Amino acid sequence: MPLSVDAACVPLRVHYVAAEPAQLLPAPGTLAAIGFGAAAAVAVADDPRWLRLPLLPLGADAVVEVWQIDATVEHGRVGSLRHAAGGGWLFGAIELDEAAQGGLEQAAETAYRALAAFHASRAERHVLRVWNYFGAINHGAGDDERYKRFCAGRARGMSAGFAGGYPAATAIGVQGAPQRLQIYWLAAAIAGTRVENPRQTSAWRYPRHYGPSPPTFARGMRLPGGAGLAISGTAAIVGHASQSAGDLDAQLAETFANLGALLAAAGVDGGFDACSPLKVYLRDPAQATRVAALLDAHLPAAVPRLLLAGDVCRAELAVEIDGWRLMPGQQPMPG
Ligand code: 3EB
Repeated sequence: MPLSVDAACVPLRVHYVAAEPAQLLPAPGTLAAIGFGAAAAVAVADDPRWLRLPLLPLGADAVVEVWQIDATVEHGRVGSLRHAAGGGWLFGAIELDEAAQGGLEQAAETAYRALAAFHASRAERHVLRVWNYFGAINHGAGDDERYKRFCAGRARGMSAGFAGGYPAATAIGVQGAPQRLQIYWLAAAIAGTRVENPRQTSAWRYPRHYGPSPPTFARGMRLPGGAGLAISGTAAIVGHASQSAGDLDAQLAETFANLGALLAAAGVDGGFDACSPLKVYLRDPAQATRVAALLDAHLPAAVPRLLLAGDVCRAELAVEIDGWRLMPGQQPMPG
């Protein structure tokens, strides 16, 4: 089963493929495989690299996001945390039942404390990029909105271990309201370089209006080893204010303006290409066809994109994009 060979991006490769995890996991250098849609229903016995996310792909049935490196990968578990590492890179994941933790806020604190404690004793101690997924992200009023509770717990959990700065991140609401917090991340033995967006207030400086505990993430992270840029969830926010509520086209245009500014701030030229896999989270799945057409207008055809049903952490925002701008290289994909 050949993986797609459209682009070889080094030294970290990220691809969206329609494949069975049983075929992907044995391939040399597979660091992680993250299943969406029907792929997420596949059970794989005891492999910490296989993560199943209940985010539904729009316009595809089953999709797996595969991370690959040019090194031997070893994996294991520590309590509820699982990890895989090789060549100085590390994939980690924690999944917690909210009720068992006493709620989402406590689950977030527990997860981040575990993450920080784990990395304190690892060579790969630099947490570069984190994804956070949980249900009903906009439920609750005012400071009780679940995203704000999540931010409070995350900030407490991060208080041990992130003195040097925050990782790049995504926080997206899973539709169907699973009572489960899922976090996964990329870490490395060598530090990355944080990038902020000149069009946007740094999230940790958002005013009190957005919650008692500002979001603790960087807008982007330049990866070590010249691997490229990890791009945080990016939406139609300018300064700290949401733009164009109710206008999907305008929100997407603003989001791409933000992405362009982030690439420029990171010193990346050439824009998005075949080594720039992007995930697009869309609140209203009925808009998928429209968004796919808008993406075609905003992006070169070679840019891999995965459209997912997901809720942005601000109720007035319809769409968010995250992803990578990895370095083109010569190595063919292992098949
Ligand atoms: C924003 O810019 C939109 O809480 O980890 C984007 C990326 C957003 C990460 C997070 C939230 C997070 O504020 C939301």
